[in-house]
Amino acid sequence: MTSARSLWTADRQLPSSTEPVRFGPLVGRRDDEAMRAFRSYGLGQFIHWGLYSMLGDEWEGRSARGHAPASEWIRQWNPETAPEGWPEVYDALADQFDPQGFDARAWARQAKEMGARYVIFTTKHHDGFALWPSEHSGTTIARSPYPGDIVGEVVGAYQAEGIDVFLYFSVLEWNHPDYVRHVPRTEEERERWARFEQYTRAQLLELLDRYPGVKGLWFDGTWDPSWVAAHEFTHRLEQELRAAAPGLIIGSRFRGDEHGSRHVDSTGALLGDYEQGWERKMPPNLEMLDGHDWDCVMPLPPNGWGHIRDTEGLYLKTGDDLIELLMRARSMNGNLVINVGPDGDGALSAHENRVLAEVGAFARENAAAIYDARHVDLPEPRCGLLTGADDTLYLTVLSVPVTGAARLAVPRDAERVPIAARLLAGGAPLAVTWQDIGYDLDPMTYYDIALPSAGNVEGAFVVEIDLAAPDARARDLMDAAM
Ligand code: H79
Repeated sequence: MTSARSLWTADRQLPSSTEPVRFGPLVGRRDDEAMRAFRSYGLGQFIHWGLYSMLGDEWEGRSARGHAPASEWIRQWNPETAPEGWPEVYDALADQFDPQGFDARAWARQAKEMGARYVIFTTKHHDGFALWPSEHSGTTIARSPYPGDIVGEVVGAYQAEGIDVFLYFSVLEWNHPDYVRHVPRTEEERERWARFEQYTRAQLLELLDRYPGVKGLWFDGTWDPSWVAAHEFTHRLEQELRAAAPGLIIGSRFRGDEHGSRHVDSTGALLGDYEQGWERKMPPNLEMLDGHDWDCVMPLPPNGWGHIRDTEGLYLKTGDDLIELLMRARSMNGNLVINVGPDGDGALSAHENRVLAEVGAFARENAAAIYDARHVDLPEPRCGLLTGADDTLYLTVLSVPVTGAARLAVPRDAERVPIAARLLAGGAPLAVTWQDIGYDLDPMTYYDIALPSAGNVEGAFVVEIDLAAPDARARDLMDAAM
């Protein structure tokens, strides 16, 4: 996986400081019900919805592609090419947001069909527009013609489907009079910043108060120097949030320590309940995760989380891509969260509908390999990805080798070895053959599982493999050979 490693992410910077940390973790690794549920979510849905959704990355036929960092960033259209009076035009969309076709229950049913066990919903993105009628802001859904409370409808609909809800919340606002990007320098800036902190606190507590049962917070926009320096404030606020909603799961993007270290403190300890840095990228290996819980959030286009009307020329991840990402995340104990960007009326694109259905079909047939299955301490087979639970291995085959067999390497002294295999979907048996190849100095021995030929399977498929003591091996292999 060396090439993937260099393409996908840089190596983690190892902590350099051993100075004592005062604003470090508030809780250690949790093993309560909420975190156990998090570990078996497996698959999640991210929804980016807001004023930008009405535009689809364009304005009056002019595309913002290449002029703003992403579709949900369209308010930041490069001033040199932006339409006349652009940021004001954008902000005025708040007076028009009126998604007549929005049906939270239909979204939630579709998420359930897709196999999602949690949803992360944008309550407020960097444009500052709140999708709930916040008492602390004039820029909310209450200002729009839409009569409802979008966040409330989404939370209720997903909870009714048994899908846990996490709230996405951006602490950065492009257009708030009190927001300061740098560390406040003057008395006036310090006053503004203190007001912005209190506004952030009030909105977060308001969300937890209005929507009881929310399971977690997914923070964004915490990289500006003002927020990085606000370590005392965020340390205190994290305690308040935890007290307001016992069991709440807080991502590591919320805060940093007094040395400016974010996500993890300067000694490498995680600042939050799970690692929240895997945005549009996958950890290259399990070791890099340091035992932390984590999720990977992924849009379908290369970048762009909000609706894009014209996707011509953009690579859109396929169902096969997402299934591979899902199983890669599960093979390293993480969750995959797939993003959709509904349009201004709440409709998903044909491509989104298609890939969600494809992931759902895979997840339904192969649930045992996904939700309660974890990392397996065996070398990654060339043909796919491994997950496992108890005495069962799940091999998600991504490509059938020319030999027609999946080869698993198992330590010679292993107490549990493959003895039987079958297709997880449908149960068709597959022959297991012990191949004691005898490479010089090799601590491993090998098991070949005969796979259906590539022409007989469509897309990725999962092989369920029983493990048992090697004593059982001779007898069962003999059975298999008969
Ligand atoms: O909501 C989606 C993105 O809009 C949000 N996170 C996901 C879930 C996100 N916002 N910013 N970023 C992700 C990355 C930030 C990139 C930045 Fe920059 C680099 C901000 C400032 C420097 C790129 C370059 C954007 C502006 C200049």
